[in-house]
Amino acid sequence: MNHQHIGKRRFLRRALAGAGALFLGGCDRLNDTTWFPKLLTAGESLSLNVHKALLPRLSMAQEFPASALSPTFRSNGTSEPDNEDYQTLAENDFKDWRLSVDGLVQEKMQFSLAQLRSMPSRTQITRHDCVEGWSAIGKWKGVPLKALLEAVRPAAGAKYIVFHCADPMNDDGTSPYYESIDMDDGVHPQTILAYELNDQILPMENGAPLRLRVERQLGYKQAKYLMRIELVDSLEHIHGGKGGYWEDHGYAWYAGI
Ligand SMILES: Nc1nc2c(c(=O)[nH]1)N[C@H]1C(S)=C(S)[C@@H](COP(=O)(O)O)O[C@H]1N2
Ligand SMILES: [Mo]
Repeated sequence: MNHQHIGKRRFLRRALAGAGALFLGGCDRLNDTTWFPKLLTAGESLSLNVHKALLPRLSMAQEFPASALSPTFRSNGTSEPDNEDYQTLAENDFKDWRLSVDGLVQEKMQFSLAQLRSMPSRTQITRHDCVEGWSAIGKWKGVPLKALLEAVRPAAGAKYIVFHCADPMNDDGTSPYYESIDMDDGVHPQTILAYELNDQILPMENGAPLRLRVERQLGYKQAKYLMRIELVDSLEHIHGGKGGYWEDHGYAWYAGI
């Protein structure tokens, strides 16, 4: 048996133990992340379907008290988008920035930052895990994605939510960062579009003016510098076709932790 199989078996055993604890009514075990291998490689992680069967999709990511906040929340990946349009918007405090929500929706909409801030918000203190081997606990405030979905009303056939970002990943200004999640994660209560970090306006280095928080998944799913949200029935025709910038470079699309 190769190493990968051993990893999978151990993972399955632990996941089942966690699910068992849930049935007994105690979430402690599931939320105690020490039992869980922190960074799953693509080979070790189970398929989305197996994960779905084991862990109720409505399970919540662990939330922390304010005393657990990291002293600083570092930046990773892009810290300042190399994009003239974005820089112009930033110079004017994003007053002219609009989030477009389109694709397979019954009503395409655009939201200003002021509009998003006036909607009911959610605040959550969660731990961010980057596959590069660092974690940080931060306090995020934002609008639940579910509220935006209810506003635009997904059309029949909408299966994925794609997040288009302002930052190009190539030196020549092409290949913007992007990410995607499915509808289950889209309506999850902890899936928010955050405009504040640690009670401050979201800093540019952490994704101003708006970034995704999809708390049960790894760091690279947490798309920063959101410009456009697109509902689609397939990820095949978007950029590299794998549902995200890092996914197009070999990372797992389902980055559940
Ligand atoms: N648009 C965009 N989103 C992004 C990235 C990026 O480079 N560009 N990096 C990702 C990765 S790998 C991580 S770990 C987190 C880092 O978020 P932070 O800068 O707030 O720490 O953002 C994710 N979202
Ligand atoms: Mo990351």
